[in-house]
This record gives sequence, structure tokens and C-alpha cells, in this order.
Amino acid sequence: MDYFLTEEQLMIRDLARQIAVEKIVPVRAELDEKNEFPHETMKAIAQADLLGLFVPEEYGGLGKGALDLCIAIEELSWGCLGIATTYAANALGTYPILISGSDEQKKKYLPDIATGKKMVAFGLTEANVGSDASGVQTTAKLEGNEYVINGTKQWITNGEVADIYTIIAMTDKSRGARGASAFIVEKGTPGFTFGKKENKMGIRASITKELVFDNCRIPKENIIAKEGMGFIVAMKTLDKARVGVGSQGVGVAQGAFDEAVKFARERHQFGHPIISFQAVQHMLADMAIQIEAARALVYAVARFVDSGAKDVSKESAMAKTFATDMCMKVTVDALQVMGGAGYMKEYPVEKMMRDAKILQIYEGTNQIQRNVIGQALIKEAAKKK
Ligand code: COS
Repeated sequence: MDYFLTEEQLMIRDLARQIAVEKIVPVRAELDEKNEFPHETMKAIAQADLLGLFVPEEYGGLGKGALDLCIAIEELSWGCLGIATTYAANALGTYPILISGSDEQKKKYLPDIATGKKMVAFGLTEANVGSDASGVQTTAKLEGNEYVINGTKQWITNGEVADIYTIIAMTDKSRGARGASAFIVEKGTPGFTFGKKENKMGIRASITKELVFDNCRIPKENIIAKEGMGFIVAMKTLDKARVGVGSQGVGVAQGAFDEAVKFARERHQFGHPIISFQAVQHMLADMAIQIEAARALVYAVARFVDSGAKDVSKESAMAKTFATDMCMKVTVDALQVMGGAGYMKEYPVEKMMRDAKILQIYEGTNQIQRNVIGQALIKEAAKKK
């Protein structure tokens, strides 16, 4: 279907697909097996200027919007969600600076992020804080010209790989969500170390680690926005990023679907290719419908984000939920079409199915997304009264 993408968007799509085909598909199984970071692929992505896609031109980026980023993420996810997660988490970590950072912070950090010289990670989650994001236990105490940070962040994508970390810590625990603040912490700061590398079910080409802060002192200028604004910075960051998780779902589902179609044409049973059987055709038809519906929603929401709309929470949550629930179903069904072959590591679909599961969990579980949508519906209904 023609989504009336601009010439530039079509170029981004083709470029990201080319990287997926040439640099991702040949290595994805090995990276998955070895739980290894995609150094070479990330270099290729940086060389293609895709790391600077969403960074404004004045800071050396391409100045593109949410839809452009979704298109790139979708194509990289088609190749490997672990690599696409590494790429998307870089944007997630940069959003707090882009959305609420000072001019000085933007000037200092964005040019290196745009070229890929420096990578970024976002640190909100903790051992006891996932869905309940306002319950952050990591603290930041102002002492003279420095904030002293103590606490541990868990399951952080790009942990240790990244050079710049945007994290949420409590500056006033008594104020709940309003006591949280956002900070920039650079790798190498004394008192900032990393925990173990997580051994995950899927997205194994992405690196997930703990961030450990033990009396880590950072300059007071590293606060993003003001004290007490951290929760809102985190929420706005997630609002902007979640549509991108939707595009990850579309990309992985498309990848699994393409594999299933290819296999169904080649595999013969009862003297015929299995794609000639209606049972298989109906499964493929349902998969195609769901992928296209999710893509249409993701692109529409990304355009809505690009319109500058003030509140995109509900729509972003809808795109994330619909596309990632779809992705889980489509990857399971693609494997089913392939039968025993799909279950084997010789084919990429079992990996895609393992990878897909995280999409219903990270950047807010799909249950939390439904809460966000529910709250928005209540507010809208109250306004109509
Ligand atoms: N944009 C701007 N402000 C927002 C906001 C948003 N999307 N969502 C909430 N806020 C504001 C509220 O308006 C409120 O402000 P006031 O103090 O002025 O009233 C404040 O933030 C607290 O909001 P709320 O009471 O709704 O917070 P809750 O603790 O109930 O949490 C959810 C809301 C569940 C939506 C939030 O905790 C969440 O998104 N959790 C999931 C986090 C997540 O994605 N974790 C995964 C790891 S991060 S990769």
C-alpha cells in the first residue's frame, strides 16, 4: 500500500533495508547465539547518518521527525530486533535532552550523538520500579555545585556500551512523582559502574546491564529541566518513543511474515506447495491484514507526533499496544506455518518469536499502555460533559 511517503522517507526506508539485508541478516544468528553487541553494524548505521536522523540540523543531525525514525526502526527490526533495540534505545536516551535539555546541554551532547561518536542510554527502571515509574529509589542530593547520586538502575539497554546516560533519580522522596529529577551522567564519572550483562530470552544482540551509582558526583548543570520535573520528562520521553516500539513490532512481524511466505512456497506436502492450501493461505491473509493495520496506525500516530500535538500519550500507547500484540501473534503464526522447520535455529523465525515478546513488556507493558489509554478516555469523557 502506498503511504504517500516523501522521496526522502523512501530513501531512508531503502537505506535502512539495505543495511538490514547486507549488514544485519548475515550476522544476526551469530550475535543472538553469542549475546554480542553489533559493533560493525552500528558503525554502518552511523556511517549512513541514521544515528543523527532525529537530531536537529543545527546540532549536526538530519532534523527528521517521528515518522522518519519509525521507518528506519521498522526496516532495522525487519532484520534483527536486537540491533533495532540498540538503535531505538539511543533515541530514547537522547529524547530527555532534546525535549527538555538546556541549550548548553544540547550543544555539548547532540553533535556527538548525531555522528554516532557517542551512544546514549535511558535509565528509569530499577529492581523495584518498572510500571510504577514514580517510585524511583535512586537518589540525587545537591551538595555544593554537585549532585551526589546513589542507587542502581536495572535492565538498561546500551548499558556500558553508551557514553551518555539520561537517568531519573529522586531529589525529594517525600513528593512522589513530583520529587523526581532527570540527569545526564557520563561514562567514566567516578562512582558510576556497571553490573552484570543480562542473559536474555531475545534481543540478544542488544546489551542490557545494571547501572550502579555509588556516591557518584556530577556537576549540578547536568540536571535536565528543573528539580521535580524528572517524572514528566520521563513520561514525555516515553510518549515520543512508544510509537517507535510500534514500528519495531511492524518490522519484526513483516520479517516473520516474509519468511513464512517464502517457506510456504518452497515446502511441498501432499504433492503441492503448502501455500496452495487454504488453511495456510488464511493464516497468511490474517497476518497480512494485521501487519498492514498496525503499520497504518503507527504511521498515522507518527504523523500526529510530527504535527506538534501537545498530548500524544493515548495515541502513542495505542500504536505501541496494537503493533506489538500483533507482532507477538504474527511471529507465533509464522512459526506455525513453517511447522517443525520454524522451530529450528536454521531459520530466523524462532528468534523473531523470542525477540517479539519483549515488545509487549519494555517501554511500559501493554497493560500499562491500556491504563494510559483508559485514563485518557476518562479525561476526554469528563471534558465532553
Ligand atoms: N506527559 C506529561 N505529564 C504527565 C504524563 C505525560 N504523559 N503522564 C503523567 N504526567 C504528570 C501528571 O499530570 C502528574 O502531574 P501533577 O503532579 O502535576 O498532577 C504527574 O505526572 C504524575 O502523574 P500520574 O499521577 O498519572 O502518575 P502515576 O504514578 O499514576 O503513573 C503511569 C502513571 C502508570 C502512566 C506511569 O507510571 C508509566 O508510564 N509507567 C510505565 C513506565 C514505563 O514505561 N516503564 C518501563 C521502563 S522505562 S524504558
